[in-house]
Amino acid sequence: MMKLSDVSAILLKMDNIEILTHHYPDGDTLGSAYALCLGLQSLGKSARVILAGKPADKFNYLLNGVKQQDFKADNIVSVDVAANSMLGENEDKYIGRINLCIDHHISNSVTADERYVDGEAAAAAEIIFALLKEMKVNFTKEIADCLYTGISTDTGCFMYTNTTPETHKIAAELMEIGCDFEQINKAMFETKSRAKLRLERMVYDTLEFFCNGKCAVIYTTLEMQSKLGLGDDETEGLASIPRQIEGVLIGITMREKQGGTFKISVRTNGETDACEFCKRFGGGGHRAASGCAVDGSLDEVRSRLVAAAEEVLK
Ligand SMILES: [Mn+2]
Repeated sequence: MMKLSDVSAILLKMDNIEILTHHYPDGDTLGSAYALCLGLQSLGKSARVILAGKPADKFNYLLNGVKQQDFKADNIVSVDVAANSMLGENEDKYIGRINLCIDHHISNSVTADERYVDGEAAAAAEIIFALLKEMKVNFTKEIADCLYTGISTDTGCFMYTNTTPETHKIAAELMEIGCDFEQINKAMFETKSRAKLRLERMVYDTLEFFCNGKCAVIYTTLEMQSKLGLGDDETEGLASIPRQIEGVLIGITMREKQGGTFKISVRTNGETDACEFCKRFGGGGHRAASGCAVDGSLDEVRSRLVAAAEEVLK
């Protein structure tokens, strides 16, 4: 595997860099991308972030200090993107052109000239933290805010099993630099819109148990979304609900998307492997948190998922 110093050397040779995020952008892909963008710009390079889909407004502060630069791209870097399909609307345009892929999903299968994948990192932002240090970037408050956001969101505010001593050490350094950890965590974990709360109320009514209570499934539909006037980005953050229930080993959240497909989030407890589960459907991710997409009607998709859960729990 490439060393971090190799990745640093590659980036230091690059200029006019586009940084790709994954679709349905979350705190880690955005925080990593904007931190890297800020770091590269501080070294005198031209860089910009290419989004796949519109991020939720709560992430707007990640753009603080980012310079809007006009240039023709010479190099493409992806961050926190686990598979080609995760590029969403950017897949066709960018696949085959990615020079460097930086990620922390062990299942990473992105087509790229060089790949640096560290499955031990709780967040891609942990890798970017080490990388920017290696590149001798001066850590500003803005960079610290971006990296802290990535780490905090991907660890569920330092609660998930991916959290390591290293995670806390990095977070401590970011706090020393002056990141707004309190505001960030409040915005990420302790704030929801009224519409989101109404959606949660509807979602609780969809809850069903399978596999003797070891599997719980919830879902959202496009109809529910439009009834509440919610955008796509506002159906995020539901995935933790089924796993919180006592006795549940596999918590499945199904979110209906345009075109007869469901975005599936799987969260597991104990030894149950969410990544193995999602690989059956062409997805992947982490041991306790993974995702995939399955086409079909609500009932069809749910039966396929429950059948897979039965096998996994055997
Ligand atoms: Mn991530």
